Amino acid sequence: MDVRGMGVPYNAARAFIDERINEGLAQKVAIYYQGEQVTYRELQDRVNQFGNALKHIGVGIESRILIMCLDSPAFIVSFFGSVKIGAVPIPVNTMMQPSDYEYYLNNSRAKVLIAHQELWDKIKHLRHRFLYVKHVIVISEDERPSENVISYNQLLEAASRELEPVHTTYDDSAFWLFSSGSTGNPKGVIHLQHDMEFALTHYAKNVLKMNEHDLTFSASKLFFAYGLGNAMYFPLGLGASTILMPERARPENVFEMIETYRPTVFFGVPTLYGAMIDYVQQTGRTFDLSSIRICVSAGEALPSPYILKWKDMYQLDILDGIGSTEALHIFLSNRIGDVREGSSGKIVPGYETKIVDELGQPLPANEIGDLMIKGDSIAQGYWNLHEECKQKFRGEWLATGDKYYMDHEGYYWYCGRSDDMLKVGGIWVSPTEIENCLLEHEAVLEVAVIGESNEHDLVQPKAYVVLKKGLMPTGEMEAELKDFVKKQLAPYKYPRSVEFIEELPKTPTGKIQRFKLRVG
Ligand code: 3UK
Repeated sequence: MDVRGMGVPYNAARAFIDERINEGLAQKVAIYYQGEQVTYRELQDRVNQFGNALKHIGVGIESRILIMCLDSPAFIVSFFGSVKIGAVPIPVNTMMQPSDYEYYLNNSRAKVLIAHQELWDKIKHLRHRFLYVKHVIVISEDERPSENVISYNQLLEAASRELEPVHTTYDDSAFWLFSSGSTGNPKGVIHLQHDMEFALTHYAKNVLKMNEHDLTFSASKLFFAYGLGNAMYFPLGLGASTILMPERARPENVFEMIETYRPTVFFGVPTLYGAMIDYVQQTGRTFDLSSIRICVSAGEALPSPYILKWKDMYQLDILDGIGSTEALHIFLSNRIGDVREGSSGKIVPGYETKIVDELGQPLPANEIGDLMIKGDSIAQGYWNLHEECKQKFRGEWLATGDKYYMDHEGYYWYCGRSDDMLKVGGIWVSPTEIENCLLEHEAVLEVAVIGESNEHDLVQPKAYVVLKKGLMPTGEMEAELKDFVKKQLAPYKYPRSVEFIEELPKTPTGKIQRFKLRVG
């Protein structure tokens, strides 16, 4: 028994940074960022300085620190500097509106906000509404201190490079992420000290076969649970290296980064792969992706036409995998050398799944139901949301909110969010299936399918279509698309109406917001 009641000691900053120094990697480059190269030793120094500086301004164990940072070394330093002293970093999306930050700060009761200057400038007029913030730390090239804020650079310079981690345990809170969900307020998802290591071991090592020789580049940002693993704790946990890009990912700058830094593993989302393929086709430009050994996609189901075109263009597989903020990272995934186009692949060993009916009873293979998962990277719960916790965290099981079926060979096939499924003529229809079919049509760039009630109050599929550049929406095109689906799928699934739009409503992380189309 742990008589002192202090639990098994574990601190993620020790495991992800200090251990690399003990392994002799002090001189190795951990982070490539613009012109800069940050070695593991320099990273450890800065992490220690940041932790000491926080202590110096009176911040310690269990205090929350909101991180409003672009992808940069400062993001990683603030994250692990906080974790090392037991404070709890909360990285947030950098593309939100000022009132969203007011919500994050007041909901989390963060005592410290750390922000890049240009992001702070957007919200500083609201400072009087940040009820719990005592200190604002600003990262800026400009050394003149702004009013009432602390300069990140000066703070670091003044602090000692020696810091022992505070006593935390496997089960202490380590960090939070906000999950926006499709409706309602964002929920603070509480992750524990041991969660990152679980995802590292079971997904990065076992599925991606990552090791210290890898160099990762993630187009998805660090504030997203996906990017946090891809570009921070996977490479650091393995003694590998990461490339950080502060700008928003577009086909042009992503291709440029790949050619310049030559990563071995690349992480993106389906929309980006689609845009990159389209960019190459439109411009006729060629790019050298020969450094890459594997590409990963997550965030949304990856349409099979993208996988096939990418393979054709670059002889590279894209591994589609599904993860979530609550699960921390990917728990179902395709494998190197074993890609089933259009499926989410198989269970990542270390996780367990079941697909259940409305009563929670497990369903046999090939039947669509609600996907539940189990595994030790699953969050402890949501902050201050007891009812939502009960719905989502069911003992050992996490209710993903996704509809899936598993085939006889153990591959999982995504059928849509539980709340997006359509019942057409009494039969469940997956919007994803219709979308994937339409995406195979050469005129279609992006598509979202929702249910629309007709004059008899019956639900019928409706498709919102974004056409490829230069194509005109016409009546003939509409008829052709309907016909196209009718020929490929069971005829009752064809979209009864097609609406052409310029752009689909999306979350800042690139997920289509079907609920917005439903109300609109
Ligand atoms: C959907 C997918 C089909 C699905 C995430 C990788 O996306 C991530 O986390 P979020 O909390 O969203 C979770 C929800 O997104 N989804 C994600 N990936 C796929 N649907 N195929 C996929 N490959 O509805 C899921 O419940 O933003 C992804 C790693 C960490 C993550 N947090």
